[in-house]
Amino acid sequence: MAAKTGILVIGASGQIGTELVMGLRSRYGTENVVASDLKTASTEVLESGPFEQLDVLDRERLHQIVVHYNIGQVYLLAALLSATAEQKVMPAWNLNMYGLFYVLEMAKEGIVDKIYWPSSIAVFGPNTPKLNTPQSTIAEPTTVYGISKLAGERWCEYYFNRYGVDVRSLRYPGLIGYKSNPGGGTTDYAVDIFHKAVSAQPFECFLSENTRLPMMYMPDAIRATIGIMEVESEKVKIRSSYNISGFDFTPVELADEIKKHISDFQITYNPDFRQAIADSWPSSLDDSRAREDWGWKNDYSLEMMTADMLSHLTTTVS
Ligand code: NAD
Ligand code: AKB
Repeated sequence: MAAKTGILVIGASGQIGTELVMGLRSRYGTENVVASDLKTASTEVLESGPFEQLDVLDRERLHQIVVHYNIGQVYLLAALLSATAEQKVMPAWNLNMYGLFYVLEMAKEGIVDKIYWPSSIAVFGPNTPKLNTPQSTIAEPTTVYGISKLAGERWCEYYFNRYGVDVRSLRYPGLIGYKSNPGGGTTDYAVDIFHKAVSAQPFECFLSENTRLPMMYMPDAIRATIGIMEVESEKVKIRSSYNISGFDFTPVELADEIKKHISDFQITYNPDFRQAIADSWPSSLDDSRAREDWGWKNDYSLEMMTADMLSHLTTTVS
């Protein structure tokens, strides 16, 4: 049988998908990477290769697309994120769990070969050690999003152990990028702040000034994602999900870093319901297992990310 060369990205119009599709296309060829989402994609994604409208919960259509494009690898990004999920509890649970089941089942049946599914720092909860949170520790999430991610991790490991499904996963921290906007998360402030700063507008932060969270610059996240998918199977020793880390900061530290470039930038703080979510998450992560097992290493620091974000967004605004 011919090798399955197609790659399907589900949830390709979101914050990560927009950049991941372009990263995969430049590596594997534009025609081999099929973008799919409920909603339309960025012009860059639409013009550079195939796009299919897909509701991942429509199992029949998912199957048709996989067969039509000879898909071997699936990147499943479709999910409702932490803040939105608290407003839409059952839809979030259904999407975050059944989307994963449908893809895991296709791999179990040998229809696809390999799956990438992202987890999150949201698997941790208020009883987790906050600083340098270990790979394996107390995980008692208090959000529907975190509960769905923790359950997803357990199912990924189960499908690997029981059926040999080659599924790989990273626990992303908050992701920051300039190419696409975030969609309903608690870490979104760290992207929104840059858009206000380059437009010379004050920023009202929905988290308090000293809320420290782990974060990562998007180029590092895309490199980690493609990296764990390309590494030899034997090196992927954790089949639930790997901690990966970039840097960590508080809103006031990020604002101070931005002020090094835009001295009159102003920030105020008005915490809302997302504060409780952020307070339940780690402040920093220990990602030594990812470093040891498959050679993960971040490139970007807070300083480098801030300078890069501002230079790209300033070009866009001016
Ligand atoms: P996003 O909200 O920006 O994008 C999700 C995409 O999924 C959207 O384009 C949406 O239209 C699509 N979608 C929603 N329902 C769908 C359905 N039924 N069928 C098909 N597509 C559907 O999210 P993101 O930030 O790109 O996150 C992608 C994944 O990474 C998620 O699983 C998320 O939990 C995880 N993650 C993200 C971050 C982050 O900081 N962005 C951090 C940790 C984990
Ligand atoms: C969110 O804030 O919900 C996401 C995440 C850390 O999973 N960015």
